[in-house]
Amino acid sequence: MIGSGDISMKMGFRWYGSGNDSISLADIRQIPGVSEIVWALHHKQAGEVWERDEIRAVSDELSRYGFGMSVVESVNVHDDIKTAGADRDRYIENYRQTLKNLAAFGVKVVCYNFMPVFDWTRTDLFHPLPDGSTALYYEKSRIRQDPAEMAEYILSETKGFTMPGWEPERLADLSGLFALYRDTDKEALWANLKYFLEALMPTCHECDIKMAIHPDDPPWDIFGLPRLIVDGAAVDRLLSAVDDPYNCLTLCSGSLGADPANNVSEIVRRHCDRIAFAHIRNVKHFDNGDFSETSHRDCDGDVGILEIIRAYHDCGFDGYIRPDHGRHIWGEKCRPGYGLYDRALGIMYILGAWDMLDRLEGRH
Ligand code: DNO
Repeated sequence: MIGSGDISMKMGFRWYGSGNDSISLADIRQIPGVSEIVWALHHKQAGEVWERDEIRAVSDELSRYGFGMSVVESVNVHDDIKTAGADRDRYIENYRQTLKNLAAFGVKVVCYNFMPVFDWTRTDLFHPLPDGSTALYYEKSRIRQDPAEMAEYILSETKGFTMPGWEPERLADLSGLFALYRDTDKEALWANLKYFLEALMPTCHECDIKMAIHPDDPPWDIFGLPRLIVDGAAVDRLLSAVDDPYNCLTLCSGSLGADPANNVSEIVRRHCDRIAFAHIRNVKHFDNGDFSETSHRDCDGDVGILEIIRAYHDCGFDGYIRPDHGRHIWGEKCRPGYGLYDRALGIMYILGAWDMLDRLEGRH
C-alpha cells in the first residue's frame, strides 16, 4: 500500500507471465511501491473457463515474490456476448465460472472491455519521439484505410509476443469478424453490455469481484464499428444502466484522454467510488487528430496527469492503480508500450505526486 496515511491506493504493474514477457518478477520487485501484479491467463481464448489449477500456478509464482494478484486484466468477452449471438448464455455461464474460480484466489477486480473486433488501436507502435525514444502513435488518416492492412502491420510489429486483443488466430478471419457485428449498432451493443452485466452482478456480489470496464481506445468509432465508452456521458450511462457497486470502471486516462474534449479528472471526481482500477497514461494531441503517447510527466502531454492524481487523492481513492503504457527507452526490447524502464519512471512520478499530496495534508 502506498503512503503511510489511512487512505491508500494499491500500486500494480502489468505483467504478461513467465516466458511471455521480457520483464521478470525479480525486476518488478525492485520498483518502489509495487504490491500487485496485474495479470491474466494470456493463452486463454475469450469464452473459455479459467481453471483453478491454471490460476493456482500464477498464484504460487507471484506469492514467491510477495505480490498480490487482486486485479486481472483482462478476462475477455466472447463475440457472442457482444453481438447477442446464439451461444451468449453459455459464454456468460463460463464467465461466471471463471469469476468463481478467480475469487478462490483472492481476485477482487476483473478488467474487461466491450470493444467490437479490435481492442486498443494504434497505427505506429514504435514512433520516434524527439528525445530519441519511441512510443505508440495514432495517425488518424491511416484509419480510413483497410483494417486488414492495419491489422497486418500491427501483427508484424509485436516483437514475437502475442498482444491481447490482437490474437492472430482471431484476426485471421477479419472479414468474418466484421460480418458478425453487421447487425450490432451502438444501441444494440449497449443492450448487450447491460444484459451481460445484469447476468453477472449476482455472481460478483457472491464472489466480491468488481467488473471494471476499460474505455474504448481510441474513444471514437473506427472502421465503422460502434464504440461505447468514449466520454463522460457514456460513463454516466454505463454506471446508471446497471447501478450496482460491482459495476465499475477501469478508468484509463490515456484512452479517454485521447479525445481533447474529455476531462478525465472531472470523471474521477464524479465517479471515484465506482473506479475499481486506474490506468495512468499521458497523451499528446496534434491539431490534425493524431496523438502520441508520451512520458507520464504532466507537461509532456495534454491529459492533465497532475490534476488526475490530485482528483484521486482528494477523493480518497483506495483502489488499484497502475502506470499504463510507457515509451521504449534506453534501447529496451520489449512489448509495445510495456517495457520496464518508462513504466517504472511513471510509477515514481505518480508516487512522487501522491506522497507530496499526503505530506501537504499532514498525513506523513
Ligand atoms: C492496452 C490495454 C488494453 C486493455 C483492455 C482491457 O494496452 O490498456 O488492451 O487491457 O482493453 O480489456
